[in-house]
Amino acid sequence: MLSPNLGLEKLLLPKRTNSIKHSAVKSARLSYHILIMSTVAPPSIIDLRSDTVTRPTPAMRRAMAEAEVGDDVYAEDPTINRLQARAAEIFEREAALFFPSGSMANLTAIKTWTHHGSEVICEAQAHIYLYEMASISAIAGCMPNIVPAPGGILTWDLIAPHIRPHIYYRAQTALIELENSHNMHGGTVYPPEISNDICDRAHAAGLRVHLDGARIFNASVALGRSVADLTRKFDSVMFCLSKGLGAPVGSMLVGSREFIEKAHVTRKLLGGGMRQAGVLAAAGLIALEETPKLLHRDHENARHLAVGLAKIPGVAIDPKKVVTNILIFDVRGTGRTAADVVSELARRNVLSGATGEFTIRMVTHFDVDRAAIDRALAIIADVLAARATTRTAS
Ligand code: TLP
Repeated sequence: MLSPNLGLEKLLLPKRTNSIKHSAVKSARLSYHILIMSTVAPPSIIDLRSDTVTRPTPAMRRAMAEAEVGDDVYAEDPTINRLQARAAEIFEREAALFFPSGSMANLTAIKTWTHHGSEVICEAQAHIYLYEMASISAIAGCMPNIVPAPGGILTWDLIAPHIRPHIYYRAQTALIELENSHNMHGGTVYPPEISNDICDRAHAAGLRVHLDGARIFNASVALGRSVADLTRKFDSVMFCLSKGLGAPVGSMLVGSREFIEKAHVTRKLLGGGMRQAGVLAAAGLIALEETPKLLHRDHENARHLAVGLAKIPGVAIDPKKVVTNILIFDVRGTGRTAADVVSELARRNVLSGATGEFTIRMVTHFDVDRAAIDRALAIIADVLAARATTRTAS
């Protein structure tokens, strides 16, 4: 059986095969170089691997070229300072800190709130547990205490039995981590009353709660609530500029001034002190101001894709459960593995990722419009129908 991790490797970097001469896979790799000159993806490729694949918009590129910069280790980069102030304002928090990646920002929060030998409770498919290189243990020195939850949505009743008693010979729970939207559960979102309740009860129990809000703006659009409103009770929040918001690089950590001051030290410890990174923050500022109001289109496209997929024989997905820009569907009923379908789709210029033996993830974003989604659907239907016909005939 394929491990989910193996599947995600394919998602991130489809395997090169000699038989693919001018394949989408090669072009997709090449496009990383092409994008130095071009702001648009080659039109024939529909890249649904992730919302991380977006190219900076012309406005972002202009802002990057013109950014005022300084040495951020001396806190002298005016563009980074502006981005941090704006993020803090939007989240109605005292302070914010710019990071090169979401993984480093999550790790910084975990390391800041915990100490070696403590435990972090998170959902069993959490990004911090599955896709952050075990940094929670390797660097923060913590034990992940994982709790499976339907749709990835933890509740206090699921969490409470995992909190360690205060006994001197037991490792102590230091932190609870939630993910909103939940990536590997297909972009599901936390009902605010559930996440608020977890925060309230965790605080009453003396525990901190960190939010991996890589896609919190997607959750905000899906729920019709501001990001400040959704995240107010968390002790720290990470969100990504480089996912659906479309910036080329960057994530933010927001919280109290005291927490951010500590996180600043931790970021430097992790090698995350940056210099004239205002060129990156400039694109981040545009992403933060301009993209949230466009995310509803990605959600509509994801739902449209899900509705189309649900009509393909052998494909299992409930379109009603697709509320943001991520969808995960099951191809077991087609008699084929996800890896097989993903490779064939790549040969037909539709890029996606296997997340398990029979599950495929697709993510919509601003570089894929409705027409491209319709083209993708026709190709997927064709690929799956072709094989179904072969099976029936043989
Ligand atoms: N997610 C990536 C892959 O790593 C899976 C993707 O393509 O979705 N939290 C969540 C919920 C994420 O989805 C990701 C990236 C991160 C954290 C890490 O962000 P980066 O890639 O900036 O370190």
